[in-house]
Amino acid sequence: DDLDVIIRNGRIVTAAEILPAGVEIGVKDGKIRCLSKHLQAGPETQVVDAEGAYITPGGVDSHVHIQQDNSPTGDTWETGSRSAIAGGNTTVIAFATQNRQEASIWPALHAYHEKATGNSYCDYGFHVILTNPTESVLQEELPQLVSKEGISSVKIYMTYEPMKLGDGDIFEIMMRARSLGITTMIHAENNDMIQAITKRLAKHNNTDSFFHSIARPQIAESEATYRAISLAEVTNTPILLVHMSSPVAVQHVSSAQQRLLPIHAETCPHYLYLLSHRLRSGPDDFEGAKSICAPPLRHSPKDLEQIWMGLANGTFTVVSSDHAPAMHDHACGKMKGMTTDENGKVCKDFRNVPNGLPGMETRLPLLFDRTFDPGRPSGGFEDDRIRISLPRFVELTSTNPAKLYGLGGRKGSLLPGFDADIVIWYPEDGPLVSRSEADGPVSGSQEDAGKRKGKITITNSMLHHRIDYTPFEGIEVRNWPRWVFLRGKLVWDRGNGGVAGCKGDGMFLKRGKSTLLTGQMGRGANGMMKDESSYWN
Ligand code: DUC
Ligand code: ZN
Ligand code: ZN
Repeated sequence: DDLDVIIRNGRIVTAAEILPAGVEIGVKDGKIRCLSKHLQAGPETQVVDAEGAYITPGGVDSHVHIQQDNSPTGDTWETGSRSAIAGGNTTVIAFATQNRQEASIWPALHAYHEKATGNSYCDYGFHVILTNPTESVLQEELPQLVSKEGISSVKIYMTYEPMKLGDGDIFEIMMRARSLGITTMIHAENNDMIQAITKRLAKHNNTDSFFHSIARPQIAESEATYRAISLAEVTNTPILLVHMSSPVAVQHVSSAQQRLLPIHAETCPHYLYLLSHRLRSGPDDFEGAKSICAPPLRHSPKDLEQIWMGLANGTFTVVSSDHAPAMHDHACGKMKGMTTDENGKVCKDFRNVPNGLPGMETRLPLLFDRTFDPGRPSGGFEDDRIRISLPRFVELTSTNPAKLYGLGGRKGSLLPGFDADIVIWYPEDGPLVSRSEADGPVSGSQEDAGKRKGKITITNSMLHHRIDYTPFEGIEVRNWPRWVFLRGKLVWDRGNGGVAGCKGDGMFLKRGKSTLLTGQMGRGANGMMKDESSYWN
């Protein structure tokens, strides 16, 4: 039986190393069959010449918001997952939000399945957002969520009035998560602090877009992060702090990890690239609203560099996009925050702006831009910005999210037996057409190495979501996925028309329990006696 696909002449990057030149990938029946030199092609084998390019496992974007009820002008499953594959992602994990009025999670789960089924270009899973953790949800539904539905993670909010949970509820969820092997994701910001500052800002008429970032200071994230870690420690359960933006909060994570507590952290490209000055609008526009997200963009370049440091030094476990888009120029999108009254007076109010940024398609190229090949001499960079190794890039964007969310045996690695989810980047001197591809996809499949120039400028017109802007407009990146395979099928062919897959190619993934780091909690370092919790466990 011949191989279906052979990929040769590339450099295979895993989370551990870059494999020697000459190692080829053989694909059969949607799986990686073998990694070996000199694989034999049969008459039906599709042979792909990766000509010196890096080859990485398909991206796993483990935090995306697609077609959520609260976001009428965000992406649909079709447009969101299409933009995922165009950016090198073969798996996304999205959210199904429990309605607070419901005493059950099943209605939400059924509704979100219905939206996704048959509409996704990439494989997908769900996290359930718990907003009403009733006794029956905790005792009866969560066990079935894991064992029957293949959903092994929940997200909880410490902020936002309609969703936030108090410490007591969080405590009980964590106790249950521990016994069921569920990964708990936490949005950590101090709600009361934010509410109080917001009220005072409004009193001073400080409601233009920029003040969204003033309303949510780093200390609000820091305090809630420390509180979440404390709750995880006392209940002895692993957690992941989502979308971390504040160096002071990351410091709490790092300290907890030094005590061997299984505290995971996630950050996102916008907290690595963008600063709060973007939140400023002109007198007559509301451009700043395009950058409103929570937690907000921070003020100083030093903040960005410290988040990069957390990637480089191992503090962060994953980088997700937190794709949470809303149209800008739409009355239900970002412009919801800018209105004109009967007298023609313009009123701008960040409180009415949906929070969140689009970013699924740009996540991998933005991260890849700051990588280096540890096998090459380390010089050659024109500045001293922090960079991450290519294996670390793979770990953060694919291998770790797969393991953390129970997909570790199947996704996130280029190993025999794993799904053949494969990204082939351009050779290091880049694609044929280098500048913005506003005029459509790169023309012709006969790319000519001699003409490569090697930089790509991100513009919204080249992206595949249905959002009317990207916050990363104008940023230059070194590279872009050239080919993407989903379970052995070519779904993205940048040099030859772009999207090659179809909606419906993606399937729902039943996930197992996390296989990433479940350390020893407590053990006296927190001032508790060794067996103290046995009285209430
Ligand atoms: N939380 C998210 O997880 N995404 C977008 C905005 C938010 O507050
Ligand atoms: Zn959040
Ligand atoms: Zn989010």
